[in-house]
Amino acid sequence: MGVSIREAARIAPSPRQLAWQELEFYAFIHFTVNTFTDMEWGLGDESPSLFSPSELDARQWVAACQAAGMKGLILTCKHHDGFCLWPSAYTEHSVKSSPWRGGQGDLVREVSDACREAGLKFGVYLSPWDRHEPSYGDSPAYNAFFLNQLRELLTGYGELFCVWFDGACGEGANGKRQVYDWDAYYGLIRELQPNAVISVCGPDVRWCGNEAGHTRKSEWSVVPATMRDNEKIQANSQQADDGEFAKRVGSEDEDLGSRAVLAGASEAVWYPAETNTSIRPGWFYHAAEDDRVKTADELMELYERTVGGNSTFLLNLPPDRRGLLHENDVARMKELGERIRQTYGADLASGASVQGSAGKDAAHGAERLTDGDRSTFWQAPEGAELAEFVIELGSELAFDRVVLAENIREGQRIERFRLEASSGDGEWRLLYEGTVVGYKKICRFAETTASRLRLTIEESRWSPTLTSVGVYRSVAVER
Ligand code: FUL
Repeated sequence: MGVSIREAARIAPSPRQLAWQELEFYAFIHFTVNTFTDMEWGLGDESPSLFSPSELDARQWVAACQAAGMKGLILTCKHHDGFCLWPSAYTEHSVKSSPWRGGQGDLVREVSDACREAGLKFGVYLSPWDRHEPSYGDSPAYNAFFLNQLRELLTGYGELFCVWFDGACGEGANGKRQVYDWDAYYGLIRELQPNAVISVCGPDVRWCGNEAGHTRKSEWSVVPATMRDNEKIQANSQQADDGEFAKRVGSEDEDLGSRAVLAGASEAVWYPAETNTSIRPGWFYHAAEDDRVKTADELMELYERTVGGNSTFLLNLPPDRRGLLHENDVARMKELGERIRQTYGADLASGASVQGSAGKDAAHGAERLTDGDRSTFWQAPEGAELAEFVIELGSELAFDRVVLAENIREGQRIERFRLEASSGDGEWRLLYEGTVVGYKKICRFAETTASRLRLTIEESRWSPTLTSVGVYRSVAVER
């Protein structure tokens, strides 16, 4: 029967999804025995004695994150090799069997404390695939073990903003395939950490579909419900016949939420995108990659396309064998943060007067677009799908970025818009043509000088809303 456009326009994020989206940019930290074996996927038979960072300092990691303007951090508490960065009571394969801090250390504690001290949110990555644990592959026994470990993380380290589940589901050493009990995992998280989003192999946050930082032209947060359910099916059937998964809309498809896709769906859900990639080629530290740290230009490009493309940006930073982020990565994070602040620190349209389409009532007028307050918004009257605004910049200004933000508390509705500029002589010049907006859309174009900006919403699903229109001038990195 299909999902109607009016229905789709009314699907909105949960409070936990909204809080997560507002973080915008946060870190992944991949660190375990792999750091010491130079591997990406450990085999599970690594000796805990390998884990011996000599100068580990979680505050150094957090400081680098803050320098780049990140608002949270997700730590690989256990990767596929099964080594736990906290002293789990359910295995000996952890920091307690390592020489680090004389076997008395708890890295999850150190990192979560450092985050809280600095005002960063903390989240956990816990790999369901465990190449060390002997019960893996004996499904009920391993699920009970996994739930015990999950409970330790959910109860021992304060509030978590995210539990990040990877979909990998390899064969056990015993040759058996593990069937993960996703519903039990999710149930425990909802019970013990109701504000945490469950990401990727989870119902709250969608993997963008690649690990290279590619983004879609039109990133919809409202997608067919089958997409959310697919993630579980894919994880459990990775080594089996994927026939069932292949028939549905997949996380790697280009079009996930157009009218045509929704017309073929029986239910739609709010399932927004997160883009994850690493600052280096690998997820874990390899000395051979010290000169392959992404440049500030590349990172800024990623930031603008992801955060400015209705996605969040999860950037991985791998600590080295000292237990520190390498100097090159730290320097890059600082440069990136400076560049973000220099470009987006001052909104040239702040307080500018706006004429144009009326709001649905006095509280939702167009002047809300430039009042610098994300909690106020313009909203078209019920039934109106188009709108036009002219923003008077007050004088001739040079700019090359316009940032639009929908009030996603009401849903995601804009489908097509255009931006034009004029210097007051009445001639409008086209700057940018776009499709979706969502939480944040950064429109980039060649620098222009103008005194007026015109935004036209040419297509939307229902009564579109916007919280802000900002105007900025980008700053090149100083070398
Ligand atoms: C993947 C894992 O297999 C990688 O090692 C890494 O953790 C990445 C974020 O997810 O699926």
